Amino acid sequence: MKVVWRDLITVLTEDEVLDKGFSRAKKAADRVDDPVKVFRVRKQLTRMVQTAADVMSQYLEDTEKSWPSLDRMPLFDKSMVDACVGCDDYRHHLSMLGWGAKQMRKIAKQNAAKIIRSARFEVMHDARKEAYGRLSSIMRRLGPSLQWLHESRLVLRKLPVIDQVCPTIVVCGAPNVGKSAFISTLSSGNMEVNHYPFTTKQLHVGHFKHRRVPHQMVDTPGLLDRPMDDRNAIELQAIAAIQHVGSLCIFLMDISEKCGTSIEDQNNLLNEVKALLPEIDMIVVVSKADLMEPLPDNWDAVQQFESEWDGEGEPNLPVLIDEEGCVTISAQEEVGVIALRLEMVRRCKANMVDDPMSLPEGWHRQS
Ligand SMILES: Nc1nc2c(ncn2[C@@H]2O[C@H](COP(=O)(O)OP(=O)(O)O)[C@@H](O)[C@H]2O)c(=O)[nH]1
Ligand SMILES: [Mg+2]
Repeated sequence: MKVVWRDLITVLTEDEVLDKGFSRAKKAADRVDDPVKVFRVRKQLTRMVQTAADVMSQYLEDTEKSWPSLDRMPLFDKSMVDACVGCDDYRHHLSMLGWGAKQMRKIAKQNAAKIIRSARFEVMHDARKEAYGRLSSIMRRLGPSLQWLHESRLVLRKLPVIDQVCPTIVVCGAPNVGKSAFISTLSSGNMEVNHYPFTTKQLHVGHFKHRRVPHQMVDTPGLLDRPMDDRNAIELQAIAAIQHVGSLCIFLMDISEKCGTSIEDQNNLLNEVKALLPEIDMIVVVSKADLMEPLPDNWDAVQQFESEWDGEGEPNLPVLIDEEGCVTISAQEEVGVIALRLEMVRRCKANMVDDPMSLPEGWHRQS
């Protein structure tokens, strides 16, 4: 289940929609052929009214339908929409298009009936003119909505695409603790960099496959790496969105303090992230194990197991453990990374298992 915002097609302005409708209407009228003038004019005028309304309302309905439905989209995307452009506005402006389309079809019906009922040219022409006037005034009322959708599309197009079905690992920690390095060593391809449209914040997404199951790793620089007081409502919303997709959180700590953040501040951040993502299972991992003096006790053993592992089976590779008994890795030397990856896969799987027999709250299974 994925919402691909990049696929949204451009939204026309009110004038462009009017042009489209009226020029198609004119062409349709030009094609009318009848030797009897009154029949010809009547047909031309009804065709104009109907074609104009048809083309424009079809465009509006198609646009409305092509935008993902808020009710059916994954929570992550919905929170993103809310954070970027607002769900209420999203719903309102799309429904305006539906409303406009309906009005236009009604206008076409009414004015075509007027044209058909009369044999007087003046009445027929007036009915056509009136229809065009009413169609234009509906379009004028839709102008702000089309403009809003046009602008929102440009914003939404940049939203990250997160697959809801794949396990997602959120990688957090203070700046420079080694999040990017960790994601890159695990990623099979290049890391994608997405921008949150509403801030300068970025979202980095890396992928790896385990037994053909794609796993996503996301890093949220600027969002989960600094103290709470600075976060605005929108950023909090983005964090809420992340919470909806995360199956596991890896919190990286750099105890060498080479990252520039003290251990104390990193611990404070850890507590904040725990509070911000209360529903996500978390593993705290110490990074840059290669900088430790001495190296972790089982460094050689882990390095050997990992280099000898043939990629088959689901072995319990020894996890690299530091002096304090914490899980650690070196992304740079690639030691401890495979064992951690296997553990991440196991934890994601455990966290994502939904009991297929589970029923919605309030329902009781019949025995
Ligand atoms: N020695 C060592 N340096 C590392 C390791 N991982 C990252 N670094 C370095 O730490 C710095 C910050 O790493 P980066 O991945 O960009 O951190 P991020 O800000 O958390 O994404 C860079 O200079 C990396 O080369 C590691 O495992 N060992
Ligand atoms: Mg980084």
